[in-house]
Amino acid sequence: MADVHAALGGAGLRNVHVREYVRHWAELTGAAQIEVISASDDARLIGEALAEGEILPAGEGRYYSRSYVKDTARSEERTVVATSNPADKGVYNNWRPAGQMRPLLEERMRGASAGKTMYVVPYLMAPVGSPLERYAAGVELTDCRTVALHIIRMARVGVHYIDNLADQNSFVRAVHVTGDLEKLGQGTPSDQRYFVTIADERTILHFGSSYGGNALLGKIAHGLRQAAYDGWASGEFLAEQFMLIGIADKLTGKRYHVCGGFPSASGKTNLAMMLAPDALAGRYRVDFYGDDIAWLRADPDDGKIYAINPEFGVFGVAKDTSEVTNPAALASVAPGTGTLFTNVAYNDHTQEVWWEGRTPAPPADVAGWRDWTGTLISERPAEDADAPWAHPNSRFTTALANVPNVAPDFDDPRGVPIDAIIFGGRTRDREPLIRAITDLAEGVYDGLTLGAEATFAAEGVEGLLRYDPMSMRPFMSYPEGAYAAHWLKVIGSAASQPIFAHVNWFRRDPGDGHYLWPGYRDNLRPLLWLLRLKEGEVRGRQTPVGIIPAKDELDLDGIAATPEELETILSIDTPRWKQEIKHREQHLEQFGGLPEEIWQAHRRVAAALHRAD
Ligand code: SPV
Ligand code: MN
Repeated sequence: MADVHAALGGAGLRNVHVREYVRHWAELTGAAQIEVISASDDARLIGEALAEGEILPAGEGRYYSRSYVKDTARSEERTVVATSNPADKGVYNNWRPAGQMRPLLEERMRGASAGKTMYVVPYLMAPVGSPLERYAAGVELTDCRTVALHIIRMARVGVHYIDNLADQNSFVRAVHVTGDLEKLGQGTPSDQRYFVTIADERTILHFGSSYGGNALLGKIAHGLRQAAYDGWASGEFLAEQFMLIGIADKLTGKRYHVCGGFPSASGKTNLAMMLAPDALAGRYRVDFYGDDIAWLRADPDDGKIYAINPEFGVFGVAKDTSEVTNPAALASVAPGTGTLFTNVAYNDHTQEVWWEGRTPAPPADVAGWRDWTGTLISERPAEDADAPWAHPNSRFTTALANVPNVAPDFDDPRGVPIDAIIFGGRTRDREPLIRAITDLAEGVYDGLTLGAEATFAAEGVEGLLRYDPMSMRPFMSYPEGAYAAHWLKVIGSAASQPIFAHVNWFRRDPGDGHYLWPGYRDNLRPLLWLLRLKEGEVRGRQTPVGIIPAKDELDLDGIAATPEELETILSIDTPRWKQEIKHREQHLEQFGGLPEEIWQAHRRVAAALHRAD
């Protein structure tokens, strides 16, 4: 049995509530040792992990690990939000009673860390001094060293974050126990895993994985589910799966900030790290703040909405990251950055890494290359010859400060004032490049009806959306009706409100299916139009579903699109929209207690479409 008090005392950890919490879980999980971690322990932990073979060197100051083959992603089915109030049950939060889940998780975790070290990782999900700091402190207990290494990159980590709390008991208790990964029945009817946020007790209990958001509890469990619940319960803020960027106009000296949500595989990280296109780079600079999470609050001093990225790093999807799609991401994982790669392909001889889309073709000389499962490419059975070398959810983990265009003030505790909130789906035929929405309820309505095209072509429902409200479907922690009302309240309390917009980089030619918009860096152009619209410098063209740019209002210098292509991406397809409105109605009807303002917004859009015949 570990000597908890000696370990915590030795690390200078004095907070008595933390000490009691660690003692409880050390005893329950049966951990053999306790070790308190600060960011300054990184080099030592890296050395130990290399010595144990848990990570492999991947060039200078970079590392590589493989996860267990059945432990490669989040599991939405095994993720639960629990509270003591049945009224907290929503459509997406997979609510269960806290009184049922806590004993269940305690049973799973009892003795499950026997013989292992329990790393005590005090962290802060906010810049130091943020007005939201009291919602940001947490202590993760993990029995996995590579998880501790990831947390050091993804959050601010150190004893002082937890010893200096104004309310010593106000920290999230985040317990991660890996379990015996080979015996958990992942994806079978007897799946043993559970990923539970007991939101009204500010306690996170995750059992049965050491991958990504299943194990880095500050990220989506605290940064999204717990924080969204806290933001609602306190009435103070919103926690959203949003990217956050700055756009600086070097001519006028003005700085703008845009945040927004995109369902997975809709290019959120590429947008977050976008650089200005060459033709516009003389005038504009894009600053990176965050690729995955934003917390938003109204500031009583100037009446604006402010956003922070609570994270300290990027846990980015490797697949398709290249010089073309995201040069800033590649620079952020360059030698010397301390990057951890997970489940990409790895070369034993050269210590290089590779993933699908990194280069147009995989390395021609396969000597030394192993796929993400560890199998030598040269020895893969014939039937696996076409299998990807990297897992589609393989990742790179690197600190925000490594991103070359990180904003100079990314660490500012106040956050940055938000000019625009955007939602981006992936739709082939209905959504224009951008449509601006100036009404708050219509903006929230647009976020609630966000979706990505499902690939149901075979069933004859091509174009049907899988709705992902505000891109929060997997992270929703309280009922959707209350969520919409909270959005209206927080943004509505700002004297100076952001403009909303819906963007779509994925419109296709109805004939041959090619993409009509170049995307990537050129996505800055519609965002500049949106900011000009907000400033009253352009007027756009009103449609039933928002304001879209007049052709001469978009700065298209250096763009190769034909007039016909532009015509298509700057138009809306009224018959398709009428069809979509019916689906939206069914989608919204699921949610109890949706504010009347949202229904009115829906009816206004439907009526405007009706009049558009
Ligand atoms: C996501 O899946 O949206 C992520 C990665 O941001 S994870 O933290 O694993 O959820
Ligand atoms: Mn995410």
